[in-house]
Amino acid sequence: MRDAVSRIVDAVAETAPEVRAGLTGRREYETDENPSGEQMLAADLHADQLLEERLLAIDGVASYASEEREDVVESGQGDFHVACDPLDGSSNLKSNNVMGTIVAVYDEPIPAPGSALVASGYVLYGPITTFVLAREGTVTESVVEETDDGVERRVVDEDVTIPDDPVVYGFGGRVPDWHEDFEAFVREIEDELKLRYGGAMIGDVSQVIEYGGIFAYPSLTSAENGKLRLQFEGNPIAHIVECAGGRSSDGEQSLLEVEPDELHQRVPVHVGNTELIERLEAALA
Ligand code: P6P
Repeated sequence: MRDAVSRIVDAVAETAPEVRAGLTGRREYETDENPSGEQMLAADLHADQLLEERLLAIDGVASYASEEREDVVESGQGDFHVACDPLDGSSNLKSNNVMGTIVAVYDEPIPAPGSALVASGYVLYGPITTFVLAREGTVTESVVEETDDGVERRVVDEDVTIPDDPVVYGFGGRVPDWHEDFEAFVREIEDELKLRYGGAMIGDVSQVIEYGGIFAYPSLTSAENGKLRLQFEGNPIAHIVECAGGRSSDGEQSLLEVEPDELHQRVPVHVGNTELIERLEAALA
């Protein structure tokens, strides 16, 4: 039998076509908000329910946490703790743009530091459904397809590596809410790179991994810790980008070193080419 982490990855990949198929007809907002105070689409809840059911059924998964749920769901036994953003960028559904599913597999109870990640991945619902996975220091990309024999995951890149020469950038938050030092850094980057910002972190980070560059949802004057959540977005994306040869930062240190203190804590997220992250940290020092 495949090891537990492989079965977790298999479950997420096998659920992806069902999440994608479920997008149609689930574009309306729910009445409840998620623990971060954000509106949820029916599609968010559908993806969350599928993933919880499939992942907690795996022997070895001790708990499941999601951006859409107040608390961690315990199964009572196992070595691995799975955190998901079931549908990252779901607000893009109404405008029919890309979004993704993020999965983080920790070997410590959640909330956990990124250094406890044993695997991180994202499914990108783009023109093609792909699955990017970081595990044991390497990043692979697979195409996920539903066939007559079930869901097929075909590796198309065995060693995903960020190109040395950066090309694109994407920065979240409103310009008037950026801190002055961050804005000064942006003005430099604007003269060097091309803007690629689509409102779903997974789509924007995918551009950075493919072409080289930097993505950030920074600290804002209106929200000191930015918008993105450490457990469900910051840690897994940092793990993937660092395994692909890049760097991450909360403005001072790798996101993987950030000490967690609560499940839905937010963190400023900056990921991309090492040289750009180092320039950013110098600009914010
Ligand atoms: P804004 C999507 O809601 C998300 O959590 C990330 O995927 C994305 O990077 C960010 O929020 C977009 O936020 O403020 O640009 O709408």
